[in-house]
Order: sequence, then structure tokens, then C-alpha cells
Amino acid sequence: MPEVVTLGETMVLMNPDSSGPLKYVTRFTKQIGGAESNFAIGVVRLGHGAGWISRVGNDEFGKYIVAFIRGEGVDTSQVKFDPDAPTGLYFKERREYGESKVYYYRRGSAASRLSPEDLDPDYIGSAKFLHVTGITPALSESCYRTVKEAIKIAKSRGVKVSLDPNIRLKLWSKERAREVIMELAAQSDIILPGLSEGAILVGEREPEKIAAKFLDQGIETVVVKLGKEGAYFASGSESKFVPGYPIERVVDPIGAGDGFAAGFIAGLLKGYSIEESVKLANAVGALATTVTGDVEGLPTMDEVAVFQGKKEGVDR
Ligand code: KDG
Repeated sequence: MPEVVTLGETMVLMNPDSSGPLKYVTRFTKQIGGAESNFAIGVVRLGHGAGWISRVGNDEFGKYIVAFIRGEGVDTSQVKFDPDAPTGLYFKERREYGESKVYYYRRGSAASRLSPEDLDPDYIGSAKFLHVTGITPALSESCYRTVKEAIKIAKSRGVKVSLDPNIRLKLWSKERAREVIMELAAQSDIILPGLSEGAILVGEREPEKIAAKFLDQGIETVVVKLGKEGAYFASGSESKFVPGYPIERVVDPIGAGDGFAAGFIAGLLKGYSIEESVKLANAVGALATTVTGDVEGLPTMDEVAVFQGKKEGVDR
């Protein structure tokens, strides 16, 4: 049974071969993306077992996604092929400046029909961590109930719960996101918000204040992601800024947060301190931005060691 279990939607990603408005783009590269499977792939690359629970359509895209994720070494035994709904799809739009945009084609997708009956309590109960994100409960009422049930199972079996808010305002309003994510946060042991998510969720803009508000809710460990500046963590009486790794040329920022989460949880699984786990998370998040695609840049531990200057790289 995997050490880490996660659940959520993975879509086929149509990644434009050129930048600019999609209206003028003529060629796309077919890849995959989904916050939770990005995370699971990241954990496996770093040397740990991960399982991903989901539904995909019983269609070519669903088969492609499952084959890809299984090929990365993630356990896909809990994924169902749904004959009555299609696999979701999303497009990225790249600009030479600023952030990428995304366009979803996922309403009514197979994954949006995930339900609590798709959960095997023994599968979740045998893991060390359950990782959930704020994307899944935004997909549908049944997805919301599924995430709550997964957390309930984890808590009843002593499995630690980590939550990445991953607020996607194309899926729901700020108000609903706050209400649901704060409800899930109250049940979680670890939360990994970004700065703008902190502002939405707890109305604070500074890392220390964001962390303090979540600690007040009874969450054990808060790690506030600060992009290239690194991260700030607070856990019990310990708190610290951990500097990041500025990347000169970010090729594709989407998926960096999932890489960060994978690095952090993998660090804890290795028995690292929270600070060392945040360092690993910073490195994984930074490396994820150096390659086009949501998962293609996720590193192995060897690649992290070379990046951090702890090991010499051999290229030829
Ligand atoms: O974190 C990256 C994800 O946003 C991307 O892989 C697609 O899961 C996705 C989503 O719902 O936006």
C-alpha cells in the first residue's frame, strides 16, 4: 500500500507550442495535468510510494492519463473508468510576460462524479499521509463530500492530512472557496497556502500573520509558499523563513506548487526536520518551473542534490 494517498481530477492538457492568444495558436502538445496526480508523481520521483484515487472517462484520453500516471510509478489501482462521462480537458495560454492562463473543459467530467463510494477505507487507512487540495471540492457536490469523507477516514485511522488550498477562481467564488477550504483546514494537520490564498482564506497578507491564523485554528504545521523568495513555516513554537531558489528563466510556473507539496511531504517521509523538508520543497518547486508541462520538470533526489550543489552532475 502506498505511503501517500491523494485524490482528484487529472485532465488532458493541451499545451500550445507557441505563445499568444489561443485564437491564433495552431499547434498544441498533448500532456497531462492535475494538481493531485502532479503531486503523486512528484512524491514517486523523490523515492516514495504514492497512490491516486480518481475517475476518468472510458475514452482514449482517460486511457492515456492512467497509462501515463501508472508509467510514472504511481499506484492507479483505485482509478475507475466511468462509461457515462468524458475525461476533462484543459488548455494553457502562454504569454512572453507574466503568468500563463488556463481554460477548462471539465464541467460534467468523469472526475466530477467522484463519490464517497469510490473510497476504500483500508487503502487510505494504510497510508502515512492523505493529501487533498481545494480543487476537488470545487468540482461538484459529490466531489466535496468525497474529500470530506476521505479526510474523515484518514483522521479515524491516524493518517496525517495535508491540504493545499489551490484556489481556482475559475471554479468557484472566493466566498465559497473560503467557506469550504476553512472547513477542510480545521480537519487538517498541514496546510500549504500561497500568499494570495492566505489573503482570501484568513484576510492576512503577511506570512507570519497567515500562519498565526491557521495555527489558531488548531492546524499543526503551516507552510506559506512565497514563490522564488522561498517559504515561511510555523509549527508549534518553531517558525522560520527558508530562502528559495530564484530561477533565471521560468519556462512554465504551473505545477510548481504541487512540486513544492511533493517535496515537503517527501521530506517528512524521509524523517527530515520541517526546515529541511521546506528546503527540499523549495528546490522541487523551483525545478518544476524549468520544463514545459505540469509534471515533466519534477526532479529526482539526485537532480535535487546537483541543483543544491551537494553533488556534482555528470552530463556526458
Ligand atoms: O497546480 C497545477 C494544476 O492547476 C494543473 O495541473 C491543473 O489540476 C489542475 C487544475 O485544476 O487547475
